[in-house]
Amino acid sequence: MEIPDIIIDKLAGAESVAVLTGAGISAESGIKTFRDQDGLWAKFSPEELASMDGFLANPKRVWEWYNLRMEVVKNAEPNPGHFALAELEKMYSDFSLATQNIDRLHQRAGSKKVLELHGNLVENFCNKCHAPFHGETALPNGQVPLCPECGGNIRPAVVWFGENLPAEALLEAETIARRCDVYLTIGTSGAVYPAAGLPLIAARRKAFVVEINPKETEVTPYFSAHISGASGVVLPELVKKIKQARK
Ligand code: BJW
Ligand code: ZN
Repeated sequence: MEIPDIIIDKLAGAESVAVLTGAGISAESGIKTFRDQDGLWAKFSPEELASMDGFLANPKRVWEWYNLRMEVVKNAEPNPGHFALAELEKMYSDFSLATQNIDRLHQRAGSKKVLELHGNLVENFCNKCHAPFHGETALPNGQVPLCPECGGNIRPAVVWFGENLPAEALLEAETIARRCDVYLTIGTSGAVYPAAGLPLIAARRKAFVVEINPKETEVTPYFSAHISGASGVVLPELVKKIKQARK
């Protein structure tokens, strides 16, 4: 895999770098993406599993799915792509990593500051009174977790379709997209907004936007460069080359 010199030059000379990651960065950790051929949406319906309507209609089914995914994530390890981004964070005084992933693998790889745009799989809260819930969510005999305060249904702290993203994280991610020199968009299909709009904000103001993905996406034409490859291979190489160029 060849990384064009212009990409290394831009990154080596950049003062401000912003990153957006999606499910693809965790693919090499054994976590399924959503829209690839064998992705989650090929087997499961987003309307039933990732929306408030779906949850209210069948909380048991939604919990079965999330409990399964929690198990997968617990048994997964960060991959070289996650570790390379933790390295990259140390190389810039103005750096921001926003992720659409809920798996916490960036934090486990050592990234200090992560803007979680779609929540996480670790926290849960009451759908009725919004109190945080710290109990077990995988219960026997098809029971679903209920709030000890008010009896309401507990839900995972993730962002479903039609729900607002956490305002503070989104604002911070938008702010750096407006000032960064280089924007890296990694392992995301760029299909889900407003997250997909972040690299577009940077592209519109002529920041240098690099997409890292084995495939082109519907937003590739808007970017400055595309590196075709798996992030677990491309990112360590990229970090190595930037370090060499800065010596
Ligand atoms: C690799 C790789 C390797 C593979 N290395 N790469 C404007 C226009 C149109 C629609 C909308 C709009 N604004 C809002 C909407 C509605 C909606 C939306 O965007 N819909 C579109 C699908 C059309 N957005 C929302 O509803 C959002 N909320 C919102 O906008 O609030 C305001 C509002 C309120 C009320 C009404 C309307 C608006 C919320 C979106 C929440 C998304 N939630 C999910 C589930 C989260 C919880 C969970 O995980 O269970 O988030 S859906 C799912 O998609 C998940 C992901 O974070 C998200 C993005 O997916 P991602 O990460 O890009 O994965 P994939 O699978 O799509 O792509 C993987 C990529 O990796 C591929 O390209 C591969 O090639 C690549 N790859 N191996 C590198 N080794
Ligand atoms: Zn409650």
